[in-house]
Amino acid sequence: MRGLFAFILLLVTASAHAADAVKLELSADDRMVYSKTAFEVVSGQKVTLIFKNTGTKGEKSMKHNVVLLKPGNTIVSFAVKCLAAAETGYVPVDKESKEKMVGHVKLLGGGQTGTLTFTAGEPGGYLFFCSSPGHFDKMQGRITVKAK
Ligand SMILES: [Cu+2]
Repeated sequence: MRGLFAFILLLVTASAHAADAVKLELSADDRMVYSKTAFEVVSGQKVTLIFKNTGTKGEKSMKHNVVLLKPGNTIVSFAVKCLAAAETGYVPVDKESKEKMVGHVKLLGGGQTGTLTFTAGEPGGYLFFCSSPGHFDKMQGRITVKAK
């Protein structure tokens, strides 16, 4: 009997966690804009950001990515660092820069999809942008993490 109870408890816990997970869908094409610029999630939630480059010109499509910053960081200053990191897809790989990011979706060509999975941290505003040269000005948004 006790075993059965433990098993049911396990099932309930597992389904509660599944409900906690959220998928955010974002896309961009050759117009150089994101399809959405604002998202809301809850602190502690498991988040999967699915980013698709819907450009239809194949190899000639503009390349885009998503760089997600931790609260307290500004896009302009970080974008400058990204510009200097062409060889790593315009995402800096030094320790200091890594600590300022939640993560990123790599640079994608037309028709490609990438994901970034993370657990929503402290409540606050998490800015994201495309670090492809000249794009951040037009391609930026915010994920707001709300308290539980
Ligand atoms: Cu872009």
